[in-house]
Amino acid sequence: MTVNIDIDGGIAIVTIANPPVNAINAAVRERLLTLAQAFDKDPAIRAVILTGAGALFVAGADITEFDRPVEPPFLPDVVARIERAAKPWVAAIRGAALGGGLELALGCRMRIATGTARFALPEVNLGIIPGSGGTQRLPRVIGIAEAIRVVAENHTLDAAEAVRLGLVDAMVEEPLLPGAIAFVRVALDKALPVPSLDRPLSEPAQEIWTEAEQRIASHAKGASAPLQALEVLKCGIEQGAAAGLARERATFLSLRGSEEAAALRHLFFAERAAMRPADIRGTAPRPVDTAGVVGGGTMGSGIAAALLNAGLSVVLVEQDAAGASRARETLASLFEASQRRGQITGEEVAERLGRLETNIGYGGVERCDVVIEAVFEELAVKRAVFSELGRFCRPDAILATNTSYIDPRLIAEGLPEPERFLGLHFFSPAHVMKLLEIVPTPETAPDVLATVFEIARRLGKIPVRAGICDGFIGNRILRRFRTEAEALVRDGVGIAAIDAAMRGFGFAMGPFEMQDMAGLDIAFLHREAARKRGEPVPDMPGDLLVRAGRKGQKTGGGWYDYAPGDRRPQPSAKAERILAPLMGPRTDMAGEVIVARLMATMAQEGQAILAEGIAASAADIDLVEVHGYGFPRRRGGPMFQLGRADANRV
Ligand code: 3H9
Repeated sequence: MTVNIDIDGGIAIVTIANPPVNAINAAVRERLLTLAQAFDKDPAIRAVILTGAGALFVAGADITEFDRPVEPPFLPDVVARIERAAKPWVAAIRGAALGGGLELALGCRMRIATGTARFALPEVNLGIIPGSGGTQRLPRVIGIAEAIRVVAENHTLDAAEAVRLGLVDAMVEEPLLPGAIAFVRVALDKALPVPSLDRPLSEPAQEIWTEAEQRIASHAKGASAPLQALEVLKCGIEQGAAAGLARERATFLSLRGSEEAAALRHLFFAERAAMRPADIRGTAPRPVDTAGVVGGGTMGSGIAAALLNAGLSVVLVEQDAAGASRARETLASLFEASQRRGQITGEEVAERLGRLETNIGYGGVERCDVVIEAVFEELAVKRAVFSELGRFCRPDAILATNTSYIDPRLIAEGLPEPERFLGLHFFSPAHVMKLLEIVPTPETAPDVLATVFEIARRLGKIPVRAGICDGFIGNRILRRFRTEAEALVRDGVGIAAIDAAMRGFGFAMGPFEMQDMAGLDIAFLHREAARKRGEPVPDMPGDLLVRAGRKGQKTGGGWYDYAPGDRRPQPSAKAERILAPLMGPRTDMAGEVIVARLMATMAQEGQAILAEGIAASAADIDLVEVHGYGFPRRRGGPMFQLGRADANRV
């Protein structure tokens, strides 16, 4: 049964029990509606308490239903029925009341909560807006300014904030139900609050809308739901609740069927599946308290910051005193920057730095449960590190390389206990970027794998398992993507036109702007090394630029020119002259054709990666692109795009 009922002295207790998160599906809606009707007719029932089983109230509508047509009874009707019930419903909330869960609670006459309660309408994250009256009831309960933050800007209210704003009528201690029953008995002797939808709301100053619109647009990254949520809020204030509800429903239904919402749902489920790969479910991770990081450069410091942020102790190994103090300074300035942004306090900065030990040489690594190597990307250098780690670390310590290209099996050659070794490919800046490619070798033990997935969870990363090949998943697709972008240049398509098309699609930067920012020289050196090994790597446009000294922003020019101190790319006649021998006659290509060609290339490489077993699923490839390479979230990823393109062709 997804909804349970108990009766306590004339009070019905309705518990939504639909594990794991009490999501509202058709069966729950049906049952709630039937119960509201039945209780109204039952003279023995005086009031109803609505609660959720387990640690949370209700996480919202069941998202798995959203790929199918809507099925009655509809949640807005259920909420309205509860709101108009003759017997008052009171929501008793612990933990999360999200989306449709909060909307159900808003339909109740009163809400009581424990200190663990939190309230949000995260629908915009799924490319939709609240669809069961949340846009109309919430502003009438907490006021328009706060409602804008919750409905359109994904702000979560904690229990204290909810009490202050009048969303929660009273706080109760655990155990929740006895407290709720006692509260309801007292409340029934007094006048009940007005239903949420009937509460008066005065029109706010016009600036509130214009300011909110600017704020939301600047954060939306092209997503349409947040601004539409604002429009619906505004409609309900200016034209009244009935018009607002009608507008809300129409907008919800149209967004629910949109490609953007499908893309965001795809990522929602992919992100959750990525945390728990089927083959290591049930394998216990090893305990991890102390982590070692070898190398305190940009990557090593970023990894150390991520570990310290997650509460681990860190031993950072550097070669000399200058390196060690530079690493400590880098970490101190990273944490101080977080403090300036108001994310952590001064005490937290000190506490994090207190968990950091910077050492010259390998002293201290014997205490580490895991050690991550982040030194120069050269096989001999990395092998030397692991030979030292093999000597100094405990035999059960997990050893990981942060290589982006080198075959981890070569790095591990000769390492004692190779089953504790694997690749952990972080992305720069490692304390910010969510992606973590996990690259086991054939020897890696299952509990080692389970442990690094657990570390990823603690670090707030999205872990994606990758097989061994040149560039793993992400850099392999990146190389194909760049090669195809350069092929477009050879076909005579303008550099700026290609970048503009990709920005229009939703990337923060086009491929050439991105290369200029990151520097063209690393990929060039990579190609040169392959040429030296005798591999047939043709001359690329990027090679001509690097040979002419144009390595990107750091040299004042690459694909574009840059004025001193200015990062804005300016079209470069000089670059065009250098590239002329490789460029075809200038041609105009529509933005969508450029995008389609680059998408097809990424997806093609993705399919090869899947066929070779380098990625476990198409969704994993999408996660790599979205969390490591700036692929626009609202587009779902290259494999999602391929699925859509195929579906449209049928
Ligand atoms: C909505 O409400 C629309 C309405 O306005 C209008 C309707 C008309 N549905 O995240 P976890 C699954 S839209 C179905 O790992 P945690 C999830 O896939 C909804 N399934 O746990 C996973 O499955 P599996 C608005 C859901 O403890 C399992 O539950 N609400 C839903 O880290 C555990 O999830 C939201 O957007 C769902 N709504 O975090 C809230 N939610 O085990 C979305 C979760 O097979 N949910 N699952 O991998 C969350 O934010 C988090 O899941 C939550 C728990 C904070 C609740």
